[in-house]
This record gives sequence, C-alpha cells and structure tokens, in this order.
Amino acid sequence: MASLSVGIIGLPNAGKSTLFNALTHTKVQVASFPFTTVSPNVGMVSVPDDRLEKLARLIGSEEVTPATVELVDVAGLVRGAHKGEGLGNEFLSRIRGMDVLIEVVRCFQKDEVAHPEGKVDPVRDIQIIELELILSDLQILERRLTKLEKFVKSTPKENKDRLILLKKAKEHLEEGKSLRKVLSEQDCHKLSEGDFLTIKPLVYVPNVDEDDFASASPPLGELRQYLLGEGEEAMEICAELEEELGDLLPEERQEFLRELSVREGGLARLLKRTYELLDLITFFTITGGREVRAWPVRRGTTSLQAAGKVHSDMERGFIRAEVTSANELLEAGSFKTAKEEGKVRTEGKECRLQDGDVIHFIFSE
Ligand SMILES: Nc1nc2c(ncn2[C@@H]2O[C@H](COP(=O)(O)OP(=O)(O)OP(=O)(O)O)[C@@H](O)[C@H]2O)c(=O)[nH]1
Ligand SMILES: [Mg+2]
Repeated sequence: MASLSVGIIGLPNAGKSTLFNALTHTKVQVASFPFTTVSPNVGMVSVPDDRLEKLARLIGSEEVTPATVELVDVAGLVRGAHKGEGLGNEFLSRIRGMDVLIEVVRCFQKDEVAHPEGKVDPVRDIQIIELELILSDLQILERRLTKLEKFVKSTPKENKDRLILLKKAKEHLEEGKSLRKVLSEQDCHKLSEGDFLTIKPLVYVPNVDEDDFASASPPLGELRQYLLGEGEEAMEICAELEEELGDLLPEERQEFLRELSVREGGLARLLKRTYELLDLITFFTITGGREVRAWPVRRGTTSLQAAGKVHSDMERGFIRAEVTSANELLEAGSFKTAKEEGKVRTEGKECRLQDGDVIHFIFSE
C-alpha cells in the first residue's frame, strides 16, 4: 500500500507549520511573516492507540511501534491561487496527491502576526479557500469534459455514464458547492482517481487563542455557528500551546494544563479522526514476545495482504493466520490462554481483517 497522506492546508500565517511541529514533534520554521513555508515539510506521525500500550504492558514489551501516517505541511494559499497567485500552483498540485485534508483556520488574534486579508475573520477565510479549491476543480473538470465529449459518441456506455457524472459535478461546482458535500459516496468514489480537491475528506481545525478555552472570541463564536450550519467537522486546537506542551515533561504538562483548565488530547483526537477518514484500520503483531507493533491497513485488507505488509516472506510462504482481538487477548492475559479458551481463530488467506485483530502468521520459510 502506498503511504497515505494527510495534508495541512490554510491561508498563510494560519499556524499550519506550528500544528505540524506539534503533531510530529519536530521544529520546522515558524514565523510571523506569510509564506514561511515554501517547499513542503513532510513528517510521519504516530497514531495514538490505547490498545497498543495495554498490549505492551501485558507482555512486558520494550519495543512498541505505533501505526503512522504521513503528514505534509504545504505552502499557504491565497485568493487567486487557481490562477497561480502566491504559491498557488505549487500548493494546489501538492495537495492533489493527499488523501485527507486538515484545514487550519486562524482564530487567534496576535497583532504581530500579519493576516493576509488584514483582519481575523475565520468564516471568510474558509470561504476563500473553498472557492479556490472549487475553481481549481472546475478547471480540471472542464479539460476532462472537453476531451471526453470529443469522442463519446463512439465509445462504450461506461464513458457516457462518466460524462453524465462529470456534468453533474460541474453544475455543483458552478453553484459553489464542494463535491464531498453534494455527491453520493459512490459518485465520489467513481471520481476519486480524478484528484479533485473538493472530493477529499476534510477536517477544519480552528486555531484558537489560549483564552478562547475559557470564553470564545466573537470570530470563533461566528465560526462555530457557521460550521454547524454547514454540517462540517471541526476540532479546535491552540497550535502554539500544543507545540509548547510537546516540549514539557509529563508532570510539568499536567500542572500546566490544570492552570489553564484545558483538556488534554486535542491532537490525539485529531489524529484518530484523520485515521478514520483515511479508512484505515489497525492490526497488531507480537514478534518473539518482545515487540508489539500496530500496522495501518485499508479496511477490507485480507490476511494474506496483511502478511505481505509485515514481510514479503510471510506472504510468499503463508500457511495460515491465528487471529484474536486485542480486547480478547487483554482479557485472557496471554496468547496461550486465549487459545485454550477458544478465542483464537485459524484463518486462511482470504479472511478480511477487523480493526484490533492480533495476528500470528504461520508461514514456511
Ligand atoms: N497566539 C498564537 N499564535 C500562533 C498560534 N499558532 C501559530 N501562531 C503564530 O503565528 C505565526 C505563523 O505561524 P506558522 O505556523 O508559521 O504559520 P503557517 O500557516 O505555517 O504560515 P506560512 O508557512 O507562512 O503559510 C507564528 O508567529 C506563530 O508563532 C496560536 O495558536 N496562537
Ligand atoms: Mg508554514
């Protein structure tokens, strides 16, 4: 499976690189001027999973390898990006390859940090970006339509159906609607190879001030109303605070959070949600009783494909898979007991994995 990636998008100075740093525990350049990021920052992030920690404790494992996804922090987008304004073309072509988008929306004030539009107005910012993505999709769609229309008379029904779907998509875009909001899941799937930007799953991340946790600023209140009305997903985060928290020791962190009366786990929730939107599930392996590892795979993956993910030898020499669930294993206390209690199934190559499966592959070398 090619690596799945999550792209962080937003206007310049929204806090994208700050969020990237907080999520990846790295230190890419963050600054108060726009277009700090030019070439994209790429990092791998671990997806938090309680089951992994519990399994590690159960077997006294020292080595724990979490599931990871690729995170890409791209250049900021501005009005007119679809015509190449700012770093428009670079930005748009980069996010075309992403599987899920996180859009950072500036809600924090901070006068030293210039806003490309002059003042903080998160609803307007969301609309600017949505419009740019729509216009970019329209450009691609029109090119495709022209090509297809040229020879559709003499082509199979499949092409004709596609033409109808593309025309429907065009109408939606012309009405200013993102495709993910109006097309059925099935239609989105049919168009997914087209790299349309407004089809990609998207989570809004309002980047708020520390003070907003106590009482929301008027722009944040307005944004919440707007997103609710649009039925959009949002997860509020204070990117700067999250980044600072990453530098603290666990005890210091608890103290700090208590003082601010902030709940921990904003980043973890965001990562879990993007993981779901990538349509990933996790299976676990325990190697030599020492290493517990979480593996991300697409929903629908078979036991044979899973074996191949762990090692090509396992796929080649696959004999069978012994499968239990993380919860059953935790209850039983050991793989051996789980087996004695009849909680371990023997599966062939075609078994479709469930989220949380713990798998022991039997293979010939
Ligand atoms: N108060 C406050 N400031 C923030 C927050 N997040 C980012 N900033 C500041 O905003 C400025 C821009 O942050 P970046 O993370 O560089 O923004 P960016 O979206 O990556 O910007 P470009 O790469 O230029 O598109 C920096 O000065 C940050 O310190 C936040 O949550 N609160
Ligand atoms: Mg940046």
